[in-house]
Amino acid sequence: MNQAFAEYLAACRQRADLALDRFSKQIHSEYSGHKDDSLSRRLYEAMRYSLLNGGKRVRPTLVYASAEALDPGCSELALDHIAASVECLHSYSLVHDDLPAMDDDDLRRGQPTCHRAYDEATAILAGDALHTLAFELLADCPGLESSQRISLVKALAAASGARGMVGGQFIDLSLEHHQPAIELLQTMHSLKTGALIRAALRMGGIAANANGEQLQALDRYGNFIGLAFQVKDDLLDIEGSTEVLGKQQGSDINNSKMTYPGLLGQGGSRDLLEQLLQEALMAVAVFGDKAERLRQLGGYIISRNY
Ligand code: GRG
Repeated sequence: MNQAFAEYLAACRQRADLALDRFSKQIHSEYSGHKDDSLSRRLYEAMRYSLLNGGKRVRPTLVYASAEALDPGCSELALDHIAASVECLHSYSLVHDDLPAMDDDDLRRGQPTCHRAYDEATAILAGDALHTLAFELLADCPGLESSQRISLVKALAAASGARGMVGGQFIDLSLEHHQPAIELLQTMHSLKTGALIRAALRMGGIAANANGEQLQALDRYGNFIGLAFQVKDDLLDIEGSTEVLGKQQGSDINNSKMTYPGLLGQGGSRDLLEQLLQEALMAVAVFGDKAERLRQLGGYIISRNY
């Protein structure tokens, strides 16, 4: 990774962290005037614990980079709302995914999962509250037309509900102890992981006034990097370490999950990553030089080590 891109990634991450810190503090301070605010302090703490514990901020970075591919001058604060919104949605999904009823994990981003650090009911409610905060941030998005705000809400709702992430998670849970065909595995990942990645790109595009053709190009790019993200995740589960990953290494094998390396081998999975990157690069060729960050992000997604 070249130095300039490493600095760009760090800057996007810091920008998203600051936005998340500010927006989550803001809702707490709006509530703090209430007589019984001490009763719900634990809920806010659990939300902030899950939100501000060192994620890579890939989805916020995709929001910033897709807007930059279209209109680098579009409202900075609007993009911060959108970036924070997608990350709140993502954090909620991780909190719920780690619960005993789902993956029952103890470690997330190198720290005890939310239900381990707090308790199960608090984790469920913190996830619920992050979910709704995501939509509030979009509805309040400054500097955009109301039609754009509605499009943002629709994009995030469609990507995260039954025909997106939740649907993918449901298929994943239903497939436990089954050996699905590669097409079904692909569909499951396209919904579970890919939908939110595509939404992040589309939402950056909506804020930057993308036309239908440009949204389609972002969508195609998102399909390829979304799948690449998952293939890399499967490889890291084998090749990474618990310490660097911040979550239990080998959990796919331990849980008998069907994975790309399981189907294609590690070499075959690496070849697939390269193919997916080439397809992704072609998809954003229409944006010319302005898609440089999206191109670099594609490379980062297939070469990251956690
Ligand atoms: C509970 C409704 C519901 C959905 C859960 C996203 C998800 C659906 C589950 C996460 C399971 C998982 C490990 C999926 C693989 C890809 C993925 C989303 C990894 C985590 O995202 P990163 O790597 O995490 O961006 P950080 O911590 O960097 O934010």
